[in-house]
Amino acid sequence: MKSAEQFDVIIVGAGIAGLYMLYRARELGLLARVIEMASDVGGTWYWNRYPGARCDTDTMEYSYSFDEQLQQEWEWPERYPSQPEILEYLQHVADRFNLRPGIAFNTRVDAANFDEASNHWRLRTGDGTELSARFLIMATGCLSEPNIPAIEGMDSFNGPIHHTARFPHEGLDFNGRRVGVIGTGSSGVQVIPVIAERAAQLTVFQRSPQWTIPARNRPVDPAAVAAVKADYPGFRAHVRTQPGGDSASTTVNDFSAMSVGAEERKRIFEERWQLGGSSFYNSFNDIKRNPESNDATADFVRSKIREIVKDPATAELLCPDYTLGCKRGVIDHGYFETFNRSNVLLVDISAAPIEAVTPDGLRTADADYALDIIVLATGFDAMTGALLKIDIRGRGGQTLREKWADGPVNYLGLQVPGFPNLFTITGPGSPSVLSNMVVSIEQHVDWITDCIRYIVERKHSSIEATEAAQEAWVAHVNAVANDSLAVSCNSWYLGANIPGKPRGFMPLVGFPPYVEKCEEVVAKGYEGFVLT
Ligand code: NA7
Repeated sequence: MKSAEQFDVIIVGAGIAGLYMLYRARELGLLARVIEMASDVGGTWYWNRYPGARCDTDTMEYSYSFDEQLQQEWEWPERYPSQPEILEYLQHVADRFNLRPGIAFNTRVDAANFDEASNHWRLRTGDGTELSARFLIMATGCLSEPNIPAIEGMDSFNGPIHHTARFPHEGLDFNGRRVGVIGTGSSGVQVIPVIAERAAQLTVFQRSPQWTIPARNRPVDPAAVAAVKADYPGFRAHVRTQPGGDSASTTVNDFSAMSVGAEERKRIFEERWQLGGSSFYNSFNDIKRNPESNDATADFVRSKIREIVKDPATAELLCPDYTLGCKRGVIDHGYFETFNRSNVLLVDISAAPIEAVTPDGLRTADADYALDIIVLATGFDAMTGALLKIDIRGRGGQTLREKWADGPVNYLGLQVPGFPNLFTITGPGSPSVLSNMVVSIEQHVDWITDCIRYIVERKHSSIEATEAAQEAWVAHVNAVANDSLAVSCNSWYLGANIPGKPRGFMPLVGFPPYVEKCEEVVAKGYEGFVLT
């Protein structure tokens, strides 16, 4: 057998997490290699190329903080960065820090086995190449494995079918075409208004209506940018103290929606609605905890939908009746207004489900729709999908798939007992998707870097979370989730969007207490881990 190429660290994925991890690993003087399936860097922002793809975190904070010169020099044009801009930024980072030579592109990791004799991970890639490393770091992303629904007849369709996260690089010409979009999550909400402007006819197939708030994108205000740049480290430090690691949570009105009268409540909601963006969810401090406050917020948003959408029947179909904030908060760029266009039709597939894709379009339980293009905005096998796609085997040959058969379990969202020297960046059990992803990624990468430094300096051979620490951590993650309204509907947080996926709330609510816990674990000599 060919001997495996040896590294100190192998990192899977060259998105925001993988790039920064490579940078830090090199700083430690370690031989590191990133394995990336795509032909370039970018992760999420490489793959999600559908028209209208945009981040919903403000630009000044959705960026790396590790290099002062980088953050001073980079100019973002708008309040929310678009997919091409973020991709350009990440390509710039890769070039500026000379990261590309450390990345193997167009390479898929198929298997990773822990060799107990040598305390090394042995990896096999798609072309049969073997690699080995002491540390294996999964930077595979939380929303990277597309959920392609198993609809009968997909192969028979005469036109193109594309998932939003696998859009063709050369784009798709919607002009004069009849387009169907399935799904009204964040991706659907972003792509629908853009397609509507180009297509002859757009049919939106909606299973669940969406709670969404106007984003109110606009060019950045040079004075505000200058103010942030005058003390960027101070700004970063401040957002890290916020529940979501972002400035939207900074603006929380720290009182209950029920503590003010109906008129004042409406005034505050209106003010936030006009301001736009996620800070609407912080109009009051108990929207996501107190059912009464949640109902009042939901009533306000429904009143807005009825105000915007002219056809009353369409407006009613667009009004959600599940808990607001239970699925991931969405912000939009003219979403509800789109349904006033004469070339846009909303189809309720909760009442009459999709039965099949036909050569000429799509058939639901009560009608046929003629289509030239189908766009699947059907989301992801979130948080665990990309990890479980790889055949990961730890101590005693146990597979991660077996270990997580009833749902993901781990310690701090960073390590799984039985899988020594393997780390997950923003894995389940950490704030990840409930926080500003870049902030969470930097925190995880820094923690892992310090941990590896500690191991190397003390000449340990491995680090492994204990079963007891895992049990306590999983109980903690569940207890925190059960204290919010986030568990009261079918969301991808719970794995509910994937048929057969075990149900359980995967991310951890609350960034600052999590960071505190991670630091405490280190201060106590890596409490909950065994170092050999
Ligand atoms: P989401 O938020 O999971 O949305 C997927 C949408 O697709 C949602 O409306 C689903 O309805 C719908 N869906 C999923 N499967 C089907 C099938 N089989 N038939 C019909 N409709 C379906 O994914 P996004 O890509 O929009 O956003 C994911 C995250 O990316 C987002 O939160 C941001 O963090 C960025 P459902 O609601 O399940 O009834």
